Amino acid sequence: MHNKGPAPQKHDGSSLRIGIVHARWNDDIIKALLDGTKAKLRECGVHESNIVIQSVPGSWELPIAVQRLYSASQVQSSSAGIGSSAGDLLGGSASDLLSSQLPTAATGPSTGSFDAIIAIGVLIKGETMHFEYIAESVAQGLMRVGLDTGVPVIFGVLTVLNDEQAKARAGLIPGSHNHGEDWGLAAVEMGVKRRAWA
Ligand code: DLZ
Repeated sequence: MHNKGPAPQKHDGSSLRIGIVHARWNDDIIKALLDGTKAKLRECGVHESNIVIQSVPGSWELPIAVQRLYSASQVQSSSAGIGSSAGDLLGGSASDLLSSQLPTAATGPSTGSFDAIIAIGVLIKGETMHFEYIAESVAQGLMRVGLDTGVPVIFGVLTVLNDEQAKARAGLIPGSHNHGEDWGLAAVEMGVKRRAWA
């Protein structure tokens, strides 16, 4: 069968710092996507302490959160450690996250600017009358943040008709593919290439 995904490239993510912002609507599907994303980042060599994860209520909030996360990390890296820690750039706490997403106190949170940020959300048409508005605005907002800041923003927002389609894209149906893995790969590739293009 014709492979619809990108021809794979393998890049070394061991020096990269990656941010992830995820929505909390449809959290069982989000969790699977997040797991797939993190697994692929680690497989590409990204260190656990260089993966910073924050959450927002819904997909609508993703663009502003990605923008603030990136801007705060810029301030942080230019003031050499002065300011908030990586874990609270959005004023969040570990408790509102889905899994072990923040670096532990033992190693301390990593600091510095992000090489790429992945925005993860699940918009299900059946659950919202204004699905189209949200999907369109979030897509445009995330693109704008990427172009305005110059940081690659990976579009990890599923826009699907129903729960079944969402599960099939999160690897939750036997034999299905977890799209989070693609987003992890894309973040590493774009992070590495962005440095080369700087
Ligand atoms: C309101 C809403 C609805 C109906 N459906 C979804 C959804 O399927 N996926 C999602 O991520 N968020 C949804 N939201 C919440 C909005 O994204 C947003 O959080 C609220 O409107 C508050 O601004």
